[in-house]
Amino acid sequence: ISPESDGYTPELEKAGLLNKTKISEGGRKLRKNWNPSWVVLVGNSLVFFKDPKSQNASSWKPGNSCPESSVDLRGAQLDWANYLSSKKNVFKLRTVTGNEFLLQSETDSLVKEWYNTIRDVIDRLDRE
Ligand code: I3S
Repeated sequence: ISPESDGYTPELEKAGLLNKTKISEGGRKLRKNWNPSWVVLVGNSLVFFKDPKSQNASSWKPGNSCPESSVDLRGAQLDWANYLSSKKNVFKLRTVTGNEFLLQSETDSLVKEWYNTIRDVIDRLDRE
């Protein structure tokens, strides 16, 4: 079956639970509201799902459940941002449209993995 006739499904890079808060929308500062989020890195996008308890590694597939929001990683900026929070292991993702998110986990290794994986996708898109 060709990818076209099968309905192309992009490659799943990573999925898991992170704490998330949006801190700006289109460059305008927002009040923090930390919540656990099921985060899926698929193709060029980071996709956020509510209700992490009902999620699993297949939840992102078309038709399986509705994302809360998603972020295009093309042209995005990624930085460690512990200075922006009292929490540990915080990084900031800024999209080309000026939306900024903080992502965090208490588990050091998990946050490093997420940071590096998102970094790799952004770098790959920068080279295209
Ligand atoms: O950087 P801030 O504004 O001190 O962040 C904290 C507050 O947003 C707080 O909410 P209220 O000001 O609405 O009570 C949040 O509950 C905290 O989690 C925020 O700080 P951290 O340091 O957890 O990112």
